[in-house]
Amino acid sequence: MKGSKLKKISLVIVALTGLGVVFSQTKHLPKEWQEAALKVYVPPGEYDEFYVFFSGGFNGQIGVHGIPSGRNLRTIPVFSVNPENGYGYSEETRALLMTSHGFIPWDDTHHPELSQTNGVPDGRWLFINANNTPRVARIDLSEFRTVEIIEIPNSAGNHPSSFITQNTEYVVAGTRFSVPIPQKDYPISEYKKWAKGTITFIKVDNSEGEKNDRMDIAFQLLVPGFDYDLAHCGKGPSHGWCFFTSYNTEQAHTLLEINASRKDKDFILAVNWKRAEECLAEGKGKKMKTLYYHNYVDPKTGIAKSEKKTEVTVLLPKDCPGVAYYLPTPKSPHGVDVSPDGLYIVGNGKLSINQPIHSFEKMINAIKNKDFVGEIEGIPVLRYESILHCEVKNICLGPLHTEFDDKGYAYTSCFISSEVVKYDYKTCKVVDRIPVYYSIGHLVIPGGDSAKPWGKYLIAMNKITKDRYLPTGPELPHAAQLIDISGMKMKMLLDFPTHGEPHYAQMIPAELVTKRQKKIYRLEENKHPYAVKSEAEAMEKGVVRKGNEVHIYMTAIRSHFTPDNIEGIKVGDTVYFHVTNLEQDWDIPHGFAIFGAKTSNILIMPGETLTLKWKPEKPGVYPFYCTDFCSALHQEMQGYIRVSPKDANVKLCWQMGNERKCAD
Ligand code: RUQ
Ligand code: CUA
Repeated sequence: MKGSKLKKISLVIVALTGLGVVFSQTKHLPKEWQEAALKVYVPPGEYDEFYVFFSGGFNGQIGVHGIPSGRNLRTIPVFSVNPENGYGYSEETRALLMTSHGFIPWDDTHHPELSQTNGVPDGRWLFINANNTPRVARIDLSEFRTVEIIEIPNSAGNHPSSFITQNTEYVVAGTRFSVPIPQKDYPISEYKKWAKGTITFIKVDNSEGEKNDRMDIAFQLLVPGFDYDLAHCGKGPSHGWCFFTSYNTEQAHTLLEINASRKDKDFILAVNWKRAEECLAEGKGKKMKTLYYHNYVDPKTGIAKSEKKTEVTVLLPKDCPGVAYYLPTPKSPHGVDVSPDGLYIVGNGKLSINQPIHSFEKMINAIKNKDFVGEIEGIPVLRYESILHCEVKNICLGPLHTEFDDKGYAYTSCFISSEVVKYDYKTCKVVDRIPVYYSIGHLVIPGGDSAKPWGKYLIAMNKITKDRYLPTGPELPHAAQLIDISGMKMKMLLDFPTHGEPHYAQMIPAELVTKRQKKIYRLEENKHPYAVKSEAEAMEKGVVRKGNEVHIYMTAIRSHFTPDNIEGIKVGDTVYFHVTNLEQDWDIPHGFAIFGAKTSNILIMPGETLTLKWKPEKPGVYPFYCTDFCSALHQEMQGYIRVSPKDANVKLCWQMGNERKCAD
């Protein structure tokens, strides 16, 4: 009988029952909440319309949720090790976390940014910054995995990062803290003497095909010793420019809370990267010795490798007139956001109650007319009145960040007054405001920082959730609040908890991501040096001793490992389990864990090879098992490895069922 028809009927029944549940659960609620419930209800078996990628803040990861339901779909480990799947523990992934400071298992992620084509998010990649030990990562959204990480030298507190240009030509990164460049021992009190900042442009290779060494530092612009906070690049008419907020132009080095809030205006730094490219072509850049790591996964073997880089090109503004200008902006601006048409630059002056919107066209005119009020280290300062488009008067308290819809409105988050304010960015007239709970940082609209917003939903990312959820001790989750922005008035729809501290996020129509999904890794394309493509090959290659190193070629398939009995390992050996998952079906991972391992399990996807390193310390018989419930006989998916004393004379042998082999 018509299976698909049956399926459809049952889906409809399921959906109707689901809606019935929503109705019955919500019928005691006011009408507006009943309507909200229906807007976020995604029936079982149905997909969400959008993906949202939340930065994980101090958990160093990315949280992926579906919208409008808010359902948490997965965690992508980026700068932090993740025992759940062995990221950062497996031999294949460790190199991704290498830096010039050694292996680092943690960082603080803030600002994810989707790759774009012509200013429109295209669903290929997601970039994100490491704030603490400056790095930028690239995640391939065909597999939801981190595939490349580049370290940024001459930087500290990589906060204005990672923002991109409209065709993903560059990812930009700026330094929050100014530091000595190169690093050197100075008295802190001599801040003004040693403090320097850098703005880094990372070139991205957008060519087709599978390769993961795509990022390379093109150049660093050396800028005055202020704190640089956030960024966004131009688009359309302003393509070729990137904008960076700066604060602490007072150059304080202690009690910044007071000492860096004295001036009436700080700056947005406007950088003309096309001009920088000209200057570099004329040889105006200087080579500087340094050290940074570039790590990436070889797509053929699935193994990450590290390259050490020892040189970077530095450009001084005074050697390249026209490369940078300061736009005065009140008062310690935090976010800087460019409207979808590329014509307006919103400065979010967090201590100002009037929000300035600069005009890109006026900025260009002021530059032409040399309408300057000063110059700092070769960077002309433009006249505020000449570049200002308008100010949103009395916008709110603590404006931090702005996103845009597709109807000419901007939405600004207000940390202190805990609200989102909607206004027409051409007239600077406020049209609506909505309270949020509580203390919002960033907000996100699908495509809301691109040339093409999908203005249906807005998510507020709130820092404080006390009294919003069931309590979980002193440590509470952060909260996302989903707001309907399809009409003139904003409507609150849903609260859901998030993990770590989501700062910024990116939202995108799901089909732009799902059309590129990988479901398995093809076994025949697996070029891992320790991959085996069949159980016969695993038995054939078996267990190989090289001095104190023992390499085990192993396969996993429902519901056994081959080999599953191993003898001849000795205390003092370092054992490498190279496990290939022979499955070629979507969603059939196998896990591998061994008793006493000091790392984690590895979770191996179909067609993939992963390696767990293990150093047994005491003689005994140690079990290993599959950690992912893969079949009815998952509990049978286990094996033993015998560990003998250092000086024992036990032969190296491996077995599967009736077949036993030994090394000669
Ligand atoms: S920053 S809100 Cu990186 Cu605004 Cu967090
Ligand atoms: Cu394989 Cu459980």
